Amino acid sequence: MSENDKTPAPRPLTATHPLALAPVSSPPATVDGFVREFLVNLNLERGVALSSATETDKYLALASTVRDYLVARWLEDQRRQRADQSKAVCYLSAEYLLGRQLDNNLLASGLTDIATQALAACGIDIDSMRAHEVEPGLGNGGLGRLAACFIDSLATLSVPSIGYGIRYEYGIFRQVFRDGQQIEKPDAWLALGSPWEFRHPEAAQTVSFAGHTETYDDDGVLRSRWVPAWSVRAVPYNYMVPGYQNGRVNTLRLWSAEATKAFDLRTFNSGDYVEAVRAQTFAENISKVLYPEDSTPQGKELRLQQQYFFVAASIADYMSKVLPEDFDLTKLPDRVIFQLNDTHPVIAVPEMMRVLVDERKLDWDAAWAITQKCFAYTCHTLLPEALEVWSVDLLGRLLPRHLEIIYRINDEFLLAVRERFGDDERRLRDMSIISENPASVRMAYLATVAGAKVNGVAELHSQLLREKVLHDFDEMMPEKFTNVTNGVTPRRFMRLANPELSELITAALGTGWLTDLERLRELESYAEDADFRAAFAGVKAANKRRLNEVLLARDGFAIADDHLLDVMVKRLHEYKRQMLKVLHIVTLYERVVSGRVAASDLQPRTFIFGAKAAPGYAMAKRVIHLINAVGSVVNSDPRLEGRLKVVFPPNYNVTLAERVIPAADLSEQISLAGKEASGTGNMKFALNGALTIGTDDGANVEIRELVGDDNFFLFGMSEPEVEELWARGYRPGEFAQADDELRRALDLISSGVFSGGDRSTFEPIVSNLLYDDRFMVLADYTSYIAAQERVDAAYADRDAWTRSAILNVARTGFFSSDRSIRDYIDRIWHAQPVR
Ligand code: 26W
Repeated sequence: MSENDKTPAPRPLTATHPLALAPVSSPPATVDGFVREFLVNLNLERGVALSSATETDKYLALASTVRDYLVARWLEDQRRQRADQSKAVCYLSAEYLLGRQLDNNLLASGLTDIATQALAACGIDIDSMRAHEVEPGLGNGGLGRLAACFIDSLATLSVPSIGYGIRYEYGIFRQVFRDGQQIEKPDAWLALGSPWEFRHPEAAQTVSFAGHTETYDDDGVLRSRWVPAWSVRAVPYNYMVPGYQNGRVNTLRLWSAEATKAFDLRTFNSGDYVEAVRAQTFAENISKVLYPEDSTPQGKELRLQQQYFFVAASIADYMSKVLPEDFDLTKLPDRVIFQLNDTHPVIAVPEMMRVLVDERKLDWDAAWAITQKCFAYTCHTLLPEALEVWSVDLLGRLLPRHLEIIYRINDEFLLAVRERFGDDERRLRDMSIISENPASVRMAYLATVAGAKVNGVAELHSQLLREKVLHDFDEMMPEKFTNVTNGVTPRRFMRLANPELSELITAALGTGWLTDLERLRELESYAEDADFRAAFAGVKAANKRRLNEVLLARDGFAIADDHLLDVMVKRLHEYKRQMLKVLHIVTLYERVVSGRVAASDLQPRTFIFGAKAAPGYAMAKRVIHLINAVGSVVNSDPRLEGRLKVVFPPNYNVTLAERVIPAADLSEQISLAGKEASGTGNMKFALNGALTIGTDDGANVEIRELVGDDNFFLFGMSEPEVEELWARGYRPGEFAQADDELRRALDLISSGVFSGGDRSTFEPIVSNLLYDDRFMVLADYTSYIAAQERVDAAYADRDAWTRSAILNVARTGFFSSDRSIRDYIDRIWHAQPVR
C-alpha cells in the first residue's frame, strides 16, 4: 500500500433488492422518456419548475439528462475494464482542449433528434441551449486539441484507456481586443458549474513536495526514502468520454488541488484570518490556471508543481485503483502503457521508479526494466526553445528524490553510451540528460532514454527528429524511433461542425464513413458529377451564410458570400508566419491604392484570422495589433470597393473553429518548412472542402501527396532548401531589394499608414524582418504571392474549384484520429480494442 493511497477496495455487494443487483439501466430513449428525465432533473436537481427555470437551469438539467443516458454504459464499461485483464492505455497530458460537450455527447449516444423533440415539447429551442455551454479551454492549441481527438478515437475504437490531466480552475485566457491589441481576461469556465464532471473526494490522492531524502538500512538492504516537506490533496473529477454509437464510455480523470487541511481554526481564532487559509490558497494554486505558453517554457516552479501533481496522482490512482492489490509488478508492461503527451508529464518516469523502488521495494534493475516498457513519448515540436529544461537547483529543491533517480538513470545511460561509442566526450556531453552551465535536466532526453518508443507527429517531423533534434539517440537506439501522423476526429470536425456536408456524403456513401473515414475515397467519382458538385458548392455557400450570422451576432462582422474566404486560424507564432499573410494583404492593398491595379480586377476576398498570442510573447502581440490595424484601414478604404475584407474575431477557440472551418475556401498553412511539427488545422480544412496553400512542412507534405499537386497550392522552400540558405547565410534585406512589391509593402507598413501616421508602432516588425527574419518570411514572399495568383486564377473557375475541393475531401480520410490511434496500437501500444 503506497503512503498516499487510503481508499479501501470495493466491498462485495450485500444488497438483495433486485434493482440493486441489476446493471444500471439508462432511461428509455424515447421523447417521453427524455422529457420525463429532463423535468425530473430540472425539478429535483435544479429545484425549479419549467415555468420559472432560467436558461442556465434548463441547460444544466439538459446536460444532466444526457449524462444520465450515458452513465449506465460508463459504469458497465468501468466494471468491464476492471474485470478484464487486457492492456490499457493511460494518456498523460497537461492539456485537453475538449470544446463544448453537449452536442458530442448527444451524437455519441444517438440522442440528438430525441432531445431536440423533447425540448421542443417543453418549449425549449435546443440551439439556445447549445449556445449556453462554456467550452472547457484546458489547453493552448494543437497539443491539447490532439489529446481531445485521441481520447474520442480511443473510446470509439473501444480501446480500454483513461486520460489523465489537470482540472484547471481557469483555462486558456479569454482574448479581447482593445484598440486592436490583445488583452487577456481570466477564463472562469466553472462559474456556472460544470455538469459533465463527477467529483470524487473519496478517491483523492496525496501528492508531496520538497523536503529531503535519506537512506536507511532495511534488513540489510540500503534503501532511500523521501521525507517531503509539504503535500496537497489531488481530488479527481471524472468526465465521460463516449465512443461514437458503440456503447463504450471511457474516462477522462482530471485532478484538482486542495489543501490537505483546509482551514486552520486555531490560527483563525487567533485573528490571523489570512494565515488560517494560507495552506488552502497555496495548495489550490497548483491547479488554478493553465500556462498560456505553447512554445517557450518559462521554467516557472508552479509549472513543475503542476506537472508532478497530476503525474503523481495519476500513477498512484492507477497503481491503487485499477491494478488489483497483489498484482505482480513485473507484468505491468502487459497491463498498461503510459503515453507521454510531449515532455510535460515526463516526471512520471522518476516517479514510477520511486514508487517501484522506494515503496514497492523492487530492486533498481527490475524497476528500470518495467519502467522502460511502460512509457512512450510523443514529441510535438521542432523548436529548440520549446524543449523543456528544468534547472537541477529547482528540481533538487522541489523533488529531491526524483533528482537522485534522474542522476542514476543518466549515469547508467552514459555507461551504455560509453560502452557503445567509447570515450567520445562530445557524444557523452551532448547525450547526457543533465546539461551543464547551468546544471539542468533535459526532459526530452529523459523521455527518449526512458521511453520504449519515441514518435514524431508527421513523417517529415519524425525524420527531422531522427536526423537533427535526437540524432545521437537515433544512432544508438534506432529501433525506438517511429512516426504516427496526427489526425482529427471526424465526429466533431465533420459531423457536428458540418452537418450539411455530412448529409451529402451519407446520401452518396451511406452511413459508416464516420468510423471508417478512408471510405471518403469513394467520393472521387462524384467529383466528376455536376449535380454533386452543385450540391457540394451549395453546402459551402450555406456554411458561409451560417458563419456570417455567427460573426454578426458574436462580433458585428459581416461576410460577403461572393468572397473567397481565405482563412488563417492557429496560435500566433512567428514560425507560423502570419506576417506572410499580412504582407499579401498589404501587397494587394498597395496595388490598388497606388493605382497599379483596379479594385474591380481583384478577386473579392475576405481574410479571416483567429489567433491568440502567449501573453509574454511581445512580437506576437505586435503582429496581432498590425493585423487589426491593417484590417481597419483596408475595411474602410472606399478605393477597395469592398473587394478586400479583413475579419479578426477575438478569442479563437474550438467552438469558433467549428464555425469557421466549414465555411473556408482557402486554408493557410504557410509555416517555414521544418518548423511546424504537423499541424491539425490543415487536416480539418481539407476534410471540409477547403483547398490548401502551403509549404512542404509538417503534415502538409502528406496532405499534398494524397490530394495531388493539382489540388494543392504549394509554394516556398523545402526544408533542405531552408537549411541550405541558412548555412549559406541568410540576408533578408537582399530579398526586399530583389522584389519591388515586397519593398513597397514593407514601406507601407513602416510609413505609419496603418497606425495613424505613427511610424514607430510597427517599425519593430519591419526591422525584425529586414535584419533578422528567423523564419524567412522575406525569402518565401515572392513564391507565396505567385501561389496566391494561382489561387485567384483557380477560383475564377468555380466549378473546377469545387471539383478540386471534393477531391480534397475524398483523399484525406487518412487524417482521421482513428487511423492515428490504430497506428499507435500497431507501432507503440500493442493494446487491443475490447469487443
Ligand atoms: C512548455 C511550453 C510548451 C507548451 C506546449 C511547449 C510546447 C507545447 C506544445 C508542444 C506546442 C504544440 O501545441 N505543438 C503542436 O502540437 C500539434 C499536435 O501534435 C502539432 O500538430 C503542431 O504542429 C505543434 O505545433
